[in-house]
Amino acid sequence: MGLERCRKKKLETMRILFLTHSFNSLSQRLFVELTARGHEVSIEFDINDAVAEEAVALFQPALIVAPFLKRAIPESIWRNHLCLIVHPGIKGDRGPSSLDWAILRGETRWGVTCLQADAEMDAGDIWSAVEFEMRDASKGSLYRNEVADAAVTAVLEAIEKLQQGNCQPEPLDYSRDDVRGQWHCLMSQAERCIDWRRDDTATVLRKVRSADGVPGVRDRIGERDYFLYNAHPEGDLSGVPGALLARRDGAICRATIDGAVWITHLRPAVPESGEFGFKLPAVQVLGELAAELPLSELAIDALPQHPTWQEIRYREANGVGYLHFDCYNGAMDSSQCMRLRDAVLYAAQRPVKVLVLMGGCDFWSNGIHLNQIEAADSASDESWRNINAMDDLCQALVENCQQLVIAAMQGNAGAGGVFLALAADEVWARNGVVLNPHYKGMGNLYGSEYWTYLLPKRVGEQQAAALTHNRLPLSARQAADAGLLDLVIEGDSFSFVAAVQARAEALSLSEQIDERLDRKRTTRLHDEQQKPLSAYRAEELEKMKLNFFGFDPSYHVARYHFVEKLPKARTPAYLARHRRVVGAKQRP
Ligand code: THG
Repeated sequence: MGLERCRKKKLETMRILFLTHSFNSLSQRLFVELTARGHEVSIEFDINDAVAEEAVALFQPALIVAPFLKRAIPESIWRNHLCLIVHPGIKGDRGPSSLDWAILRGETRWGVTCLQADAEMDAGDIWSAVEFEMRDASKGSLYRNEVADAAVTAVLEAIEKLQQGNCQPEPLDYSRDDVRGQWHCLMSQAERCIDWRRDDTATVLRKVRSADGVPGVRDRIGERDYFLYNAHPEGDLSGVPGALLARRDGAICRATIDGAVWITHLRPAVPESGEFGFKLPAVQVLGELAAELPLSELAIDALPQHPTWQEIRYREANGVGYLHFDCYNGAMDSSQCMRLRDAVLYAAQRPVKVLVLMGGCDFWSNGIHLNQIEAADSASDESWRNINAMDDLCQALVENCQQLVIAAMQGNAGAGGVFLALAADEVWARNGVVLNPHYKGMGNLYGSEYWTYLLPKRVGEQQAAALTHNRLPLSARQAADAGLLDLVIEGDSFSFVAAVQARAEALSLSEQIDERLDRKRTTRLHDEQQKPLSAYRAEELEKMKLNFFGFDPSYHVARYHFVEKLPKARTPAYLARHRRVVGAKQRP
């Protein structure tokens, strides 16, 4: 039945309960899109059946949506309430490793299906299905981009059908031409195990990407097993297949039968005492084994003619400087912050009037590097070092009065990463980016990065207080409405980069550019006289000192839970609206 026929009634807003394993990127994206359309969304983590039943009883939702659910919804819930599973697969695809299989098999098109939960897993009626073209990228990258975009379309379509009342979902019927998927079991390590003597670069990349960010491909390096993450092709270096060839920016280069790949992160499969069971830069995890490898350094402004990987790079085109920093998961440790600051200082000396901070393809930045902090001898000392390095980086940006600085967000940003962007003169973001401009969720962290200067300046004191207190994600559009962003650019990641370049070039050629730079210098001088940057920093760091070194261990506990991915015991009240007690002091 055509959807057109259904589009008659005025749509009403609904009470929607998210039943989800965690508040991951997809649930956040759906949350911001649905709340922006007026729906009342409350969230419950899938802890056990009784807790889920309680959430349903408390919230009385008109609809339950499962954006990221690993367990079966109990019959007591799906029999009495319509539950939509957001499944990252095409029509007919079923099982817990959909994207993994699609990447490993080299599917050229994939999709997202909204299906109704019933007794048989992923075999319920189909409410909507949206397809997209696959891209050579990791599972996590596809999930945060193509899957998230398709999921928004699919969920909105399903809600629309539901509200029309006269549209029926489609029973799963494998005899239909457009039902091309099938059941796929949980993917095991055996199915993506790399055979370095036989697999070419493309195969190695597909295997690692099918498992990135979770669970990683298990592989032997030297005498030990590790999970591998974040692989990129290398077009110049080569050697005996499987041999380690070089190191660069914490990553290792390993030969394949027809070239080589860079692998940036590792996790020991069986951590020994004193080791950590979470991801860290490969060179650090391998220790001596990697220290012996030749250092293959590239100048920051090198323009390699072959595919390779470089964490921080600068390039210039048509009078505009572009600084790319592709930090895995957007986490920036002390040394990355220092190298990036050096890059900013280098860029500031270049004869360009516009500097665009491109961040990474998948993340803009998420601020300090919690894994690296957890792995340090003293987590408190490393936290202190890391936040000071972030502050130095932000300071270099705020004090760059030679150039108009643009932060161009291709991917999501959170905590200090958001405020790093506010250190620029203009903030542009791709539509689809989700921002978390707050720190409190991490054990009540106060935060620094000059946020007490940068945030109220943009959004006002009241809004700044609300954003930091609410701890909720914002869509790019919501962030722009709040004044946090200046420009939202439609389209996918490719068209975003092209649009950013066109706008940045136009800006550098515009007649107002010198006037804007003059104004920037005047404003900075004025602000500095009102209250020096150093005063904001000192005040923020005074509070951070308590978080890092004080008696309340909340930040250390929260960080430990985060890096170790410990199962959640309850849903915090700022997400579970149905658990809020009116007038009561909210628990964190
Ligand atoms: N109906 C109901 N509940 C659901 C779904 C449903 N909950 C979410 C679910 N769809 C999402 N899809 C799946 C499909 C299969 C599996 C898990 C989620 C699965 N799991 C294996 C198991 O449970 O033994 C192992 C998974 C693992 O170890 O990660 O097969 O349609 N009511």
